[in-house]
Amino acid sequence: MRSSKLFTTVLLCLSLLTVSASAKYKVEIETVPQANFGQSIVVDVSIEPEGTATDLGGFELWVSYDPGKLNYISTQQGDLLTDCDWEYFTADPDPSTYAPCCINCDDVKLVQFVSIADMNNGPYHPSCYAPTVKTSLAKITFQVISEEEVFTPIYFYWRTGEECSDNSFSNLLGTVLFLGDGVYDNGLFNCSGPDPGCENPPGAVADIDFYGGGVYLTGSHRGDVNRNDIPYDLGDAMVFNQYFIYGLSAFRINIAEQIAATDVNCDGYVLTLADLIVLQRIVAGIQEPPPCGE
Ligand SMILES: [Ca+2]
Ligand SMILES: [Ca+2]
Ligand SMILES: [Ca+2]
Repeated sequence: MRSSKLFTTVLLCLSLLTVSASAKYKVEIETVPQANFGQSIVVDVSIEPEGTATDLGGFELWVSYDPGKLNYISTQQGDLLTDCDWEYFTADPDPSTYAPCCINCDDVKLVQFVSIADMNNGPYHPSCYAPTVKTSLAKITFQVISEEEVFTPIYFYWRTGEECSDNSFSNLLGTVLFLGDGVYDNGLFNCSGPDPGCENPPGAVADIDFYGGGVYLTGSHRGDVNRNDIPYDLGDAMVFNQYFIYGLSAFRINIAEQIAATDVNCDGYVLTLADLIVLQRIVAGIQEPPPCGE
């Protein structure tokens, strides 16, 4: 009888221990308010405590983006990792894999981020484990490759069959996995979140609120040199031709936009004779606007 009571007490203590293993965090992908065609942008993935900060031992994140709008360049580890001397970080873009997008959009591509605070490397250990204020986990660099004026989402992604491990954080000992609780996107790529069943095995807690982000693309006015919102019309060729005679005074609508519109061959250089020649050929119907980034 006595041993039964003791067992019950131990069980109660264990369950209290499990319940107390909590990590209320908000994890967010930055929303970039404005990015021009061709521009390189850095998108922060940040973490912020929503209660008492808990020590973390590592994380695994999956981020999706539209490869028709953004070109993945690279990722740097965030300030939490550099400030606290975390010992392992890797960013793994999978160039071969397209993941399905659920709602009315093209397939997305994925990047996986993994970090482990303390590796078994002798006497070296991180200096801190808990993000006490909003701080970055990773900084992703993309290049804008779309000329559309549109919002392109960058969201957390849960792969089919991996819902209980994608986008998770571990406690310091590795005994508790903190999973997504609320998932907040703009409703475009929001394919899934962690399954409620993921909490059934002891040691998994739905505690993290995930917020997707993205980039507002400003689009491109390529070929619309007279800025009448019709690219490659006869007036565009005439105004651009006048530039070579009269200089910048040929641009009377919006000088900055009109200069940017002259990179007709999309080689990154504006106001060139090569651009004028290509523009004249397009207006004459001899060729199509050349693709960009080649
Ligand atoms: Ca270590
Ligand atoms: Ca025009
Ligand atoms: Ca050019």
